[in-house]
Amino acid sequence: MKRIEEPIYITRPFLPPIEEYYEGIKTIWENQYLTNNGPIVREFAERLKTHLKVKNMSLFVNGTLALDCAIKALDLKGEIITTPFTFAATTHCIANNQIKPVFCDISLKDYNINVDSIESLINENTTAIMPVHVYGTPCDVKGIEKIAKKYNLKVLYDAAHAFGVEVNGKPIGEYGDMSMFSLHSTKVFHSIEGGAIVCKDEAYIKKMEALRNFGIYNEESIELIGTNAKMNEFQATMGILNLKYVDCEIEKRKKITRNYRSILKNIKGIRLLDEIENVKYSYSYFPILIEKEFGKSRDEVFEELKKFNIFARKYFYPLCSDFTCYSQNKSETLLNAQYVSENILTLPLYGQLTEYQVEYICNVLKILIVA
Ligand code: T4K
Repeated sequence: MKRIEEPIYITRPFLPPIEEYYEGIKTIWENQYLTNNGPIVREFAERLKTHLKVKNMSLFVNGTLALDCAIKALDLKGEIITTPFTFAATTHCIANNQIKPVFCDISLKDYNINVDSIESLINENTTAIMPVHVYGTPCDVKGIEKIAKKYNLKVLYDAAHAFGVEVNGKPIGEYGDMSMFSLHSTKVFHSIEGGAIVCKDEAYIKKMEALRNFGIYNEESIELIGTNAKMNEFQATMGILNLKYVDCEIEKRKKITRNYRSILKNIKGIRLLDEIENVKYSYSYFPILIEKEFGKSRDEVFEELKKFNIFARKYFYPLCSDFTCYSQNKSETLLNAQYVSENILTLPLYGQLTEYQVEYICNVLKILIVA
């Protein structure tokens, strides 16, 4: 099969017409306000709240610091139950707050934290559950809510992948005490870098806004050990512009996902995640599980794809519980997580990906896996 000339990456950021960005940043020159909760950041927060149908929001320079400040705002301590099948940021935020991450196995039906395995990990030191809506697939939010209520635990969702996702017509950000959406360039919707915290309780927003600005409440009152995690006006300009285009970007990704599904669904050796009814997806990632008993292993396919100029990713391998910096944790009991992490491959998915490129990727996969 002939190799495509242009490399195909896991993603490409959406960029608005450059003239619109020039026009947008003129306001920054006029205002001479570049950062520190400027007028464009405030406008962006208002628009984003409307778009996501949420009441309370605080914007951050990136998702990682947003998550870090959320842990502080919720005053979490001791141990947090979380998933090992996620990006490093989730676990690092816990550990950076001198809290022990306690890894819970995942479910094979959605690759999210397995609700049935949570209770046995709860002890007197547990203060919260921090699940991740991996690839934007919603966790069992009702099941998690039930356990949290029973044991009086906080729930902080890492919703980095779940921008715009809804369950039964309800925005995903309405579940749990707080949720963090990453607005990084590799995401469905971005502000170059960025993070948005949403929460039910308005009181947390005041705390979050102080935490992102060195803990300053006013010029003479510094009540919290905060940091510098403020979004700037250039980021917010990009965010406001991209908001105009995000529905169109999601629609394109939906078509691409359908295309992938219809071509790959009957290939022995490739397992796809079932879509859940009553979920409005935003098509952040397209994971496939490679069942090596039918042919090649995930690692072989991953390497072979590169020869065809296709750069898939092993999101998420290794498991966070296997990172050398968390070597005190053992993954032996995390059987589903281990299996998924060793066999998962995320395929390129972004609005600009053409039908021809999708077919090319699928044809290469067929050759590699069936052959
Ligand atoms: N929680 C979860 C569950 C997360 O997945 C993440 C981040 C976070 C928390 C933390 O949120 P942030 O602090 O990032 O807001 C990427 C992203 O940097 C990271 O945001 C994301 N998750 C993670 C899953 O993926 P890498 O190291 O894989 O990215 P990189 O630089 O290899 O980029 C991937 C490909 O994208 C490149 O091969 C080419 C393309 N690309 C990338 C960028 C940045 C472009 O074409 N243009 C670009 O500007 O981490």
